[in-house]
Amino acid sequence: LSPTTLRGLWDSRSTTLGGWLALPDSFSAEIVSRTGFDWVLIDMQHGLIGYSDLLAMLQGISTSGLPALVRTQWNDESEIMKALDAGAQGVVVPMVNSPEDARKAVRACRYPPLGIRSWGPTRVAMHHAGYDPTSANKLTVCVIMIETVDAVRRIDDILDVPGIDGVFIGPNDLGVSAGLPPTADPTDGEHMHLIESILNTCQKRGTIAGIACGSPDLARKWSDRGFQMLAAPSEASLLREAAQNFCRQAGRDIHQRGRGDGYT
Ligand code: 3PY
Ligand code: MG
Repeated sequence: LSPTTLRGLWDSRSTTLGGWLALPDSFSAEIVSRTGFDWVLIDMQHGLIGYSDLLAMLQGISTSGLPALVRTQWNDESEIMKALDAGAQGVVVPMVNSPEDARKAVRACRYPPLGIRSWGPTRVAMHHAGYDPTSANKLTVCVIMIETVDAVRRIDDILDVPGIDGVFIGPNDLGVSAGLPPTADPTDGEHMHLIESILNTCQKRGTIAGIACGSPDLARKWSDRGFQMLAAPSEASLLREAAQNFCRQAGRDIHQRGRGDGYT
């Protein structure tokens, strides 16, 4: 089963909605990929996920035909290449703050002459007929995260780097870097202004813009504003919310143990 391509989705739809995976389990990955999402992201940065979990999760997602993205732990070439070899169609690279950072991420995603990716598509080649360096360079997407005030200041220089397919905003880190509370459901004027300014730059340049959405209302709002890549809260957050709602509706007091409202 060849998965749908992210490029195809972005070309054919005004907006797409993705599921976000933080739990190290192939069955929860399979469940989420069989709901209503257009793509799923496996979060190696803040999810509780290791490489063998990643492989099993990619196999779980493959049963649905949805494209999988991996958020790497950091902007690290070896990690990017291993995620792609295992079957991710693209990566979301956190904390890209300079053109040098962006170049590093892009080059790890592409085979020569466009980059430095090393040949060895162990699992991903099975799922895409005729997978070769040229077709892989076309298929694979490199999404960079803009999530600091510094990155917003340098966004034009960063987006001048060829080969960036999308920009994904991390509203939590963006808030923290501006001295504001971390949230994926921002209301503060300065926080919103930073987000809007990233979106406007992407729209001017025709770059896909994405963002983590803390609520369905916010996902609708950002969709109306033109974000093409919306991410839902993690399955861990959704599970927690569903369990709390059940307890509440069954007449239980919710004893808050820890903050536990997740990072997205
Ligand atoms: C952030 O909000 O900082 C993210 O990285 C998305 O969860
Ligand atoms: Mg972040």
